[in-house]
Amino acid sequence: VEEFKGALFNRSTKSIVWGMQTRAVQGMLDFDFVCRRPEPSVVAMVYPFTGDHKQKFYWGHKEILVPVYKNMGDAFKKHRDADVLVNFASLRSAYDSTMEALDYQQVRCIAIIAEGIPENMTRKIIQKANQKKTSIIGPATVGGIKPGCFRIGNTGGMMDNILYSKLYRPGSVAYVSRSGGMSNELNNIICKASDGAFDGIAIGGDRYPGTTFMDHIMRYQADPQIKMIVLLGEVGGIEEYEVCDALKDSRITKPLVAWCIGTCAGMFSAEVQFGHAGACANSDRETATAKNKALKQAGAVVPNSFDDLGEKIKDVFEQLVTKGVIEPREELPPPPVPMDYSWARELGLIRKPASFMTSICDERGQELLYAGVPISDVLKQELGIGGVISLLWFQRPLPPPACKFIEMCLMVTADHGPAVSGAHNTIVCARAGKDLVSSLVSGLLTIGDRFGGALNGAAVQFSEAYDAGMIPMEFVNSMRKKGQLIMGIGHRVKSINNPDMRVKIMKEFVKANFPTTPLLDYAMEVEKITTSKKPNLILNVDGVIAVSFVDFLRNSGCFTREEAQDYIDMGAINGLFVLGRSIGFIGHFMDQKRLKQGLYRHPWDDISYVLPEQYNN
Ligand code: Q5B
Repeated sequence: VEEFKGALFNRSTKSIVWGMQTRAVQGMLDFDFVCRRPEPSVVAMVYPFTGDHKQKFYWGHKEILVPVYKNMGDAFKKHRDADVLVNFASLRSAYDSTMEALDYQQVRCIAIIAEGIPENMTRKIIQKANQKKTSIIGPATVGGIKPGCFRIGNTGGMMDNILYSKLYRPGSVAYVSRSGGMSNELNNIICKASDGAFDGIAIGGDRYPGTTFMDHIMRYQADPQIKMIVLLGEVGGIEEYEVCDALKDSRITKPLVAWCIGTCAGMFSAEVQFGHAGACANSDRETATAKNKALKQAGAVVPNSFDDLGEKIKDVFEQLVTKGVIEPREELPPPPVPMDYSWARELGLIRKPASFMTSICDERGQELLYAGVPISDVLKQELGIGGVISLLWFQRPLPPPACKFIEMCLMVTADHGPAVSGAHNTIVCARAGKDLVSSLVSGLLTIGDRFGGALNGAAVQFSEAYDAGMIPMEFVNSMRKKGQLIMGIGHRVKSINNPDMRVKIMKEFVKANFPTTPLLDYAMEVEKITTSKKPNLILNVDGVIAVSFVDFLRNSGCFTREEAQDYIDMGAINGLFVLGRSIGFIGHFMDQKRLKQGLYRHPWDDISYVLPEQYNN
């Protein structure tokens, strides 16, 4: 069939999309593919907020690259065959981008999706578009669709909808509506009642649409492939009366099925403003009921209600088939379009084993969840850091004394001066010009059996000895026999003569708040033996935290015995020191930067050089 010259779109229409609307572009390309178009309808995108680059899309199974331009001028210069602009610019930039596009001679049609463009600006756009003989679809619209040819943005909905409404091939019915949402409903109604849509435009809900019902109806009237027309008007405005005039003076001769929605407005005592800016009757003439009556009188086929619209379309369509105006065509199945993985999964069509499992935090919903507790509740209930740790480390809210204990652990381990291994490393690293993370990590990496990382070893050693029924003396002797240090015992500077206040504070809290403390009691008995040998072999900060925590895990009723053992076996208890001391290391990093300390070099007189003999000569 020869192409109608006045058609807005055809099977080789090329467009440029303004805005980084990758989903809409993919939707357009999928539509092209299912229509068996030879080439994609989107040749480029314009996005002023990034530099020129390329975006990856699917064309069926294949991946293709679509260029993205910072400047619209470059896009139109490089793609001379693009005569449509699908403008997804926001209401703030839609005016400027449309006015600019109207300067390019090649542009024949611009679809403006944005809602809320000020009416005076829309009118300036319309004025310029009329001068340039460019068709504007919108603003405030989803756009339009020409089955088998071209789709503006998201018109027609998702692929299952396109297939269901057979929008991959042309029918004989063209429609025009104001509403984009209702245009989708029309696709469905028309498909069920006839051989499908040939063309469909949603002119948009604003008071001043870029093109009008009449513009499109007259185009449909002139296109020989269109056999009947559907008009879906709505309450507000008087344009439907122009359609009545055109019916009466035979400018429209093709059968026209029409309905104006909003007849329910009469049920309200006051005038109603419906969703669209233009959907409000300012006089009796503008009501949907009055316009439906006028359309009927003018010769349009008007149903009794929207529910009967499909019936009327079907009647008219069948009459046209009977008269031979419409010849039933053979139905060709569309090519299969691969479904996006995420959508197929949502529909439950495919499954794939997840590479990751997680059970502590879920950020996917409206609100972040810590072990199922919404973050707003975490704050409302003032769970504090102890509560957050109980949720994220132990997957459950722990009782207040446990949360307090955790917070105290963090506080007492937060720092112990610049001389300890970890702080020293952090300081040296910061002074070597490194960043916060590197300096912090360099400090953290010193945490181990000798420094700060003895908690877990202490938990294991003390609990094994206690569970084995060893009396403290047996335990100390067995460790000495094995030549092993007791983790959690001993300190470089603290001793019974110079007690560690941190240990005292923790002991007192645990004794006062934990239901029972068998392992702490056991460790204190061990301490009595070790300090009798050497005064610095005290139960140190690592040790007191470790045994107290085992007492909590085992005796609080919050964990099963197996769970308690799992945390000891996985080395979880060291986490308390690591987290607490990170606070101090970060402080040391900031301190060094604040003090503008230069590169550290260790003094020679503090290094004993003990090289092998032959090299010393
Ligand atoms: N002896 C802590 O040692 C230290 C013994 C022991 C049996 C022991 C040492 C040790 C176990 C690991 C531990 C955490 C290295 C410490 C921490 C955080 C910190 C740090 C801060 C902060 C200290 C002298 C004699 C020797 C040894 C014997 C020593 N410890 N026997 N069990 N546990 N403890 N680490 O003073 O006969 O003379 O050969 O490894 O719990 O890191 O502030 O500095 O907040 O930052 O260097 O508090 O105790 O003693 O190794 O020269 O040993 O005592 O066998 O006996 P020292 P050493 P002998 S808290």
